[in-house]
Formats: sequence, C-alpha cells, structure tokens
Amino acid sequence: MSPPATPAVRDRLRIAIQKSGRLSEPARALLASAGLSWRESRDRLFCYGESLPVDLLLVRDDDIPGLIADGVCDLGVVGRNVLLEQAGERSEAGLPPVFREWRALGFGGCRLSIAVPDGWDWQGPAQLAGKRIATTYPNQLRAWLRQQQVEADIVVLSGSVEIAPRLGQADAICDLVSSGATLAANQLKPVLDILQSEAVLAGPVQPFGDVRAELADLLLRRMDGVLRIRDSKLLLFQAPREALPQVLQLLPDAEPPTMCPVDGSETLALQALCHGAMTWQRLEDLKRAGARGLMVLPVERMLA
Ligand code: PRT
Ligand code: ZN
Repeated sequence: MSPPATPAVRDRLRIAIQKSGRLSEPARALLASAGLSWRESRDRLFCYGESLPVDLLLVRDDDIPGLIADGVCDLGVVGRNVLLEQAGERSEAGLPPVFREWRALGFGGCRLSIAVPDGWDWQGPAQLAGKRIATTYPNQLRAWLRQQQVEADIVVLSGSVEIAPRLGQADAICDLVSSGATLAANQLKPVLDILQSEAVLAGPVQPFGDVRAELADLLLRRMDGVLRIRDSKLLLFQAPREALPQVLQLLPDAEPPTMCPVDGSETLALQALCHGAMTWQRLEDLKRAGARGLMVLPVERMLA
C-alpha cells in the first residue's frame, strides 16, 4: 500500500524510521517489541500497521524532522545530532520550533566532536580562533563556537569530513565519532565533544489533538516498559538468612527482592530484578557471599 497523497490521516499514527542505515534495524526491533507489526508493501516505503493503527514510513534519516514539521508523519526515530541540527537551522531562520525529542532510545550512540590533526598540542577552544573547521553540522558548531566566544570559519561539507584537513580544505573538523577509528585512520584526534548523541523518538512540540494522542501515549508507555528493562535480568537464588546483608550489598542495582522461606528453614528463596550486567564475576561473588542455585533469566516485558 502506498501512503495517501494528503498528509492528514488523523485516525492512524505514522512513524518515520530510517529506511536503511545504522538506526533502521534497532528502530524496527524496538517498535516490534512494543507490540507493533506491519504488512510490508512492495515498494517498502510504507508499512501498514496491523496490530495497531500505527504505520511506518521508511525514509532517509535527514528527512525525518522535516516530515514531522510538515505533518507528513507524526513521530520519528532519528539521531539527536540530526534533530538538533535541523532545529538549529529553523531557529537561525527565525522559524518557531515544531519538533522536539520525546525520548532517548539508548542505541545509535555517538559524539559530535571537534577533532584536530594528531600533531596539534591542544590547549583548548581558543586555539580554534581564525581556523577553518569542516563539518556537516554547521548549526551546532556555530552555536558552540558562539558559546565559547571563538570566531572561526565553518566549512560546510556534505560528507567525507575527515579527509578535509589532509586535502587542505580545513584545519580541524567537527564530526560524529563512535569508536574513533575513522579519525585515527586520518591522523586526527578528538579533543572535545560538543554533543552526546543517540537515537531519539522525535515528535511535534504541540500535543496531538485527536485519537493520535491516545495512540502515542500507548506507544510511549510500551516503549518505556521495553527501555526500562532493556539490560535487566531476573535473578533467582537461595541464601541463608544470615548471608542476606552481604548478598544484597552485591546487588545495588536490584529492585527490592521478593523473598520467602524454604520449608520453614533459615534458607530464603529470592527473586530480584537487576538492572545492571549480570556477569560471571558477579555470580561468583554472590556465591562466595552465600548465594546458591543462582539462575539468571531474561526479562521480555514489564508493565509497572
Ligand atoms: O541514508 P541515510 O541518510 O538515511 O543514512 P546516513 O548515512 O545519513 O546515516 P547513518 O546510517 O550513517 O547514521 C545514522 C545515525 O546513526 C547518525 O545520524 C547518528 O545519529 C548515528 N551514528 C552512530 C553514527 C555513528 N554512530 C557513526 N559512527 N553516524 C555516523 N557515524 C560515522 C561518522 O560520521 C564517521 O564517518 O561513522 C564514522 C565514525 O565512526 P568511528 O567508529 O570510526 O568513530
Ligand atoms: Zn542521512
């Protein structure tokens, strides 16, 4: 099915996600774990929601804020870096804000960083005065330079920013970094992060005034449930009552555990929802503290 030509479909919610790229699979997985399923269309630009009246639009990530601004879609999954850049562009043009971050989603993490040639002896932002900085994020860079009261030339590129210093187009760059391997391969080093980014759920500044408000609420509640327990595990074990203080000390990230005595003895059976990583090291420490029969179970859903 193709999207209707007119933007207003007011009884269904439309979410834009990246068609292909770093955020597309995790975005789909998150929405699917919130209970959404779709009928895929042949052109794969529009997926009709089957389990709920929530449809997907598959687009380039850069188009998502504009689609929300134009009312073509209601929500979108996009990098904070893209959202803020386009918000900055609107603000520079004197336009009012129309989209904003609704939720951080915990994947697609990266930093928007200033990077300089390896040979620079970095002293601080003042060193960028009068220099040329290449970026695809001119609005965020401009705002940051203004904040630092540094005047520099912004060289706007559409890609391959990391080779600009080698090509003599710029002295430094401002680009996304995750592992840092790309910078290292280009004899650059990150010296400052101007933004911590990750994928976010973006939506309009104004709340929906129709049935989409309820759909968005439902979706948010389910997504919050999924996000809250993303790294959580259910830990089951037994422990003698007197070992409890030492054992619980090793579970600072756990919700208050459920406990019950085993056959009226001084041994307790416990179950605790733990939010941090349950490594082998941790299990061995728990065993040393007196826990027995430790079992780590995955948690799929939680409704508080
Ligand atoms: O086709 P479309 O326009 O939809 O995709 P795209 O190519 O613009 O986006 P894509 O899929 O590359 O990135 C989508 C989003 O993923 C970005 O907007 C960020 O929010 C997030 N993200 C997370 C990243 C990175 N990590 C990342 N490392 N986006 C880009 N990079 C690039 C970076 O620009 C640099 O070239 O990876 C390189 C650096 O990686 P490291 O690991 O070598 O440091
Ligand atoms: Zn893009």
